[in-house]
Amino acid sequence: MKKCTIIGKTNVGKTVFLINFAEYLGVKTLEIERLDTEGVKDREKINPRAALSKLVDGKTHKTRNIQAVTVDIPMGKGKKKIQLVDTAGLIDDIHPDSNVRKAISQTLSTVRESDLILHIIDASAADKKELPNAMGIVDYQIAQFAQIRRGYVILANKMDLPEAKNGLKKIREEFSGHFIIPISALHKTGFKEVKTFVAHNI
Ligand SMILES: Nc1nc2c(ncn2[C@@H]2O[C@H](COP(=O)(O)OP(=O)(O)OP(=O)(O)O)[C@@H](O)[C@H]2O)c(=O)[nH]1
Ligand SMILES: [Mg+2]
Repeated sequence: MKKCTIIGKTNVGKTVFLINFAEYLGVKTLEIERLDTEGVKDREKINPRAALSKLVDGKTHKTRNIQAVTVDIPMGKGKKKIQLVDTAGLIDDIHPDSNVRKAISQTLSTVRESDLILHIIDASAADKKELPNAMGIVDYQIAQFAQIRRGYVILANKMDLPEAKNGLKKIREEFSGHFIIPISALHKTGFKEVKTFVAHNI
């Protein structure tokens, strides 16, 4: 099964995107498969609303391991199953907590095994400072590096916030060579374009 991995800085909305995009694709009950940094697997069945309150937080580093959901992507008259993978958020510095460091290293090895990369950037934060500082060095480097691979897209998130409009403009200027889809993971906007991108690249 093809693997579509969601990456980005901590707190940009990766987990909200995982849950709401899976629901948008018709998943009624999420079957979340987790793989912790010690290699231990577990499964949880949960509805999207409960998942949002349990797995999403305004604080950084809420997600500390790989969590994946299998979804159907409509393809012509049929459909194809893919694995949508949520990861621990990246940061620019070396984190003092070794669990966070392990989680970040797990994110990077997952990226290597992925067929598609959805790189989420918080467009509302991009408005606050000059790029690349606003998005972080790590995001900046991923975007530079990813130019050489197929199946990479930037999702400019939090477009429901007023400051995101100017942030999106900055992201577009900085990464003029990339495909960029504005979304609101929270309000499920831009999801049709993301679905089309995924269908074309698997
Ligand atoms: N306004 C707005 N807020 C959002 C959106 N997407 C996510 N958020 C909020 O951003 C915060 C972080 O969301 P998460 O989904 O936990 O972010 P994450 O990238 O998974 O974060 P880590 O797991 O900590 O790396 C939460 O308070 C969400 O409600 C969006 O589209 N619009
Ligand atoms: Mg998360």
